Amino acid sequence: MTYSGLIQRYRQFLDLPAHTKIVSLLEGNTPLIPMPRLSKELGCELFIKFEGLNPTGSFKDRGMTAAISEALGRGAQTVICASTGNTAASAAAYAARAGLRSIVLIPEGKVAVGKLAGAIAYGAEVIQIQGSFDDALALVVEITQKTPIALVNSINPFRIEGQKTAAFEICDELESAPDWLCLPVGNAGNITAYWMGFKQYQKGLPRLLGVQAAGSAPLVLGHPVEKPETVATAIRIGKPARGEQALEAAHESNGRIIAVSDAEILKAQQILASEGVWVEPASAAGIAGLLAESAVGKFEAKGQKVVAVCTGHGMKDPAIIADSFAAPKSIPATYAALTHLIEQK
Ligand code: AN7
Repeated sequence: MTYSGLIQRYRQFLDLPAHTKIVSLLEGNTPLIPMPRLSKELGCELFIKFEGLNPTGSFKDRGMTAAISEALGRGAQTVICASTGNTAASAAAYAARAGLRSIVLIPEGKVAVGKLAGAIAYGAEVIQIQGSFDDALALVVEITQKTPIALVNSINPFRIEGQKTAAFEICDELESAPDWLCLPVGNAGNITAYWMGFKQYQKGLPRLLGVQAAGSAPLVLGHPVEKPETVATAIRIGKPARGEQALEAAHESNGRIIAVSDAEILKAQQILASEGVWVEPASAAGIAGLLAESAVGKFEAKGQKVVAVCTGHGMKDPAIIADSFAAPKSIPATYAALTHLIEQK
């Protein structure tokens, strides 16, 4: 059967109103990539759910197809979101597809270039806020309470409905839930959606390992972080909207939420790339967490099937790589110069 997007595929499992008018870019249906080398190193059977292969390069497209489809069906004309970047690009693309106006609020100077470029390319009105993501979110909540503009952040329940489908896909592919699911946690919509999805699908429940960046780890510290900082700008969030639900989900699953350093995140990004999967820094947090737990003997790997969700593509944040490496060597366009250089190695 031709794939026609995740709402079509999983409609019976999604709590969407009858007025929903499907707007799809054929999101979802992302690969579950086996990682033989990293599996061996960890001593478990590890797969990457590579969400960077969605239409706009992140998992946000799952929730966005649902939120925009509902908003369009309801007659909304303008949608708005606060974003660390990926939600902005996704909202812009789906709004464009639906013929809606989109406005995105981003924290000034802290959005990776591939995300900002995406939002602009898809035609969003991009507004920088002289503050954090959390400040931007408070503003969009206020404006959507006072005007007919539709909110498409993951506070919107339809976003969560769409995002549940990632859990369904994993269960369909593995024929049951994995033993562990590890993933980054920012505003905490995704971990909430996965847990709802696994519970609903009834093919077993994984233990959840949610991973925050140490400089933006409100759920680990137990209080909001006023000035969150991390190289993983996607999860630079100090006051997660679904924080309580995330903690509950981790607890209920007999899992946990932990924090890892920026250095651990970048190391995990490099390890993944060395096995052919390039993800943006935030997306490497799940693996960074798994490696950290394994290093201190807190992860019993033997016989465990583990899925790490890599939420966004490496191409979203090219500067992270470009800034940390020397420029490629430059040589005259001659065969002699080429062989000379290669033989040096
Ligand atoms: C790559 O785009 O919050 O815990 O505004 O872009 O559901 O927030 C992005 C979050 C993980 C965290 N990985 O997911 C936004 C935004 C990537 C992300 C997360 C985000 P949530």
